[in-house]
Amino acid sequence: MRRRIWIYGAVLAVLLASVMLIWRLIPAENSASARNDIRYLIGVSQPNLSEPWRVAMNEEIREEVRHRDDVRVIFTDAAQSSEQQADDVKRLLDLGIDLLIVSLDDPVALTPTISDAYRNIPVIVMGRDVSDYNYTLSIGMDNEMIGKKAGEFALETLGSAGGKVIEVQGLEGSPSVEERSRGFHEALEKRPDIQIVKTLYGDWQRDKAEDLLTEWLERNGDVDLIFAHNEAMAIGACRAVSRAGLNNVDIIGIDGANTENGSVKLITDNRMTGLFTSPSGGKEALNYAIDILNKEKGIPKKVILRSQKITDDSRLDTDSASTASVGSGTRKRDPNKPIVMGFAQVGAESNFRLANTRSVITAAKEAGIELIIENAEQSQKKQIEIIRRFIEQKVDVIAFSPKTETGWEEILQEAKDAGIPVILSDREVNVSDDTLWTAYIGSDMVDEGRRAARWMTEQLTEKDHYRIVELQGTEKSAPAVGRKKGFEEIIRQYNRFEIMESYYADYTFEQGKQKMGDALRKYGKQIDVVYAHNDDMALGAIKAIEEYGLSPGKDIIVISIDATRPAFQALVTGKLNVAVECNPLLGPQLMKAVKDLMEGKELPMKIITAEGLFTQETAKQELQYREF
Ligand code: GZL
Repeated sequence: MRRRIWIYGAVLAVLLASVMLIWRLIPAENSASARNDIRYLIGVSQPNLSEPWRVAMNEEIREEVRHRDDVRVIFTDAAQSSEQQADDVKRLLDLGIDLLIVSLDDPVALTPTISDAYRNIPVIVMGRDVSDYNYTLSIGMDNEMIGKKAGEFALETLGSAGGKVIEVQGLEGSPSVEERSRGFHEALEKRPDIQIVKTLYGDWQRDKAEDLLTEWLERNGDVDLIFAHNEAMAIGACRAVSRAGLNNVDIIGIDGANTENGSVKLITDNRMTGLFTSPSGGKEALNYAIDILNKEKGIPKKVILRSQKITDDSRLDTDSASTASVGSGTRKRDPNKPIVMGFAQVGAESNFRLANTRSVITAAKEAGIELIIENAEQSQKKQIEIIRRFIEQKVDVIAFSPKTETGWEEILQEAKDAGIPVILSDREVNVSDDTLWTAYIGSDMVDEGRRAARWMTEQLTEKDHYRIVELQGTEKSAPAVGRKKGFEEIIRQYNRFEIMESYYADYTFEQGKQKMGDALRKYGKQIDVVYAHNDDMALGAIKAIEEYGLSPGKDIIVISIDATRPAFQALVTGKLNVAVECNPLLGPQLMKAVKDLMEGKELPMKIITAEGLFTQETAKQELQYREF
């Protein structure tokens, strides 16, 4: 009997111990009881943790949560299975999370799951966009830009001697690999004397990269430069080059951890030439998540993070003032005084612009920001003079909508030297040093062109040849360049669309009418479609088509971008066929960014607004809600 009691006692003790062990192993963040003492429960779904940047993302999120006692996070890892990740998301929803952060490897497979989640809670998508608009916010990198920067750095490094290059890619077929490689190849195309002699697939792994390179070097002798798509493979390249006894091979990587064994140390030891950071977005994701759950205004649709170049001589810069120009500037300001912002508006050329100006003024007032706004009347010279005046007035921050993409280096350098950060509103610039501006807040113009073209290719299918007249905005302005690029990218996939002629009409009604009149006199009834880069030019074209005796929207299909109220009225009357939205209401996002900046937060490189597409079928219903 005594023996039996002893056995029962032992079994009970073991059972109790295992229950306590399991409870301890389930961190508070996963346990249901966590719900009682926290304000927000956030789920983080990773497709895998085999890629270093995803591990870094989770660590950044944990680090942010450590500073808060009202948030708990539950992490899941799908171990490279899309089915498992879809199941993980459903399980997180069942646990009652308030917001989902989901990092994607296979956007197409996960789109239905994310759309379902988005119907119930806010969703932040990381890395790769889902193939529709059903999410709250997307945070990612511009992988093609990073690849292009690495390519340009490779050209600079090899110099006039040129040379042989090996590219070590990550997982073959992964979207970020294809984008980084596309950018790298685009940069190298300029120099036929620089050849990519071999592409290896290191699957993001250090050892695989080292083994493949060792084998290649043994068989083929030396190479001049190796470009590796992530830090682990760049370290593998350093080890392979060292094993081969080669000491004059340049190695460029992406990612870069400032750790004892990380690539930043290899740069200091002169074993690696340089690297481009690729922030994981974990810190931004958690902070935006809190803003979304707190129902803050000015939440963007998409955020693109900045990649910075680190080389031995610039490494010190990453710790010094030079990155401050990408952050809150180096001028000290009295936090008790209102922020003073100078805004150099490009003009008053269109309904979009008037709405944009109203939005900036209203939002500044609501944010308690002292705004000095001046109109450059579509003159770059005037815009530069206005910005120079802001610098002399020692404002805290400058924002402007650049008339054209180029011609800004000098004035932006003056602002940087004065320690005043510059935010691009609505339009981008094209300058060699992108640390001359802190952030861009506006639309994705290339995507607007794609959406206009996709609508057209889906709707116009009867004929085997459609002739298009294009009305661009201001020559060399970012919207004109982007909308043309995006539109042409789509129509070149079909052989039935032809742009017969493209005119510049400066975004105005008058020039739109005049240029369309020229086109009608030249081509008459040959014209099937007019693609106008904004509503004002489209409305001018409609007037010209009517005066020519044809019916706009029927005889000639009219496509426009902006989607202002006058465009909606033209949709309702059937004279306009489609309007792709370009959101001018940037004021709230601009003021939120400025306040974050003045609090010392680093801003994302690009903050992209949410936008739709409207047709004759949806116009009447939507018109009542239009704010601009
Ligand atoms: C686009 C904006 C363009 C609008 C035009 O973001 O810069 O300029 O499409 C405006 O209406 O004139």
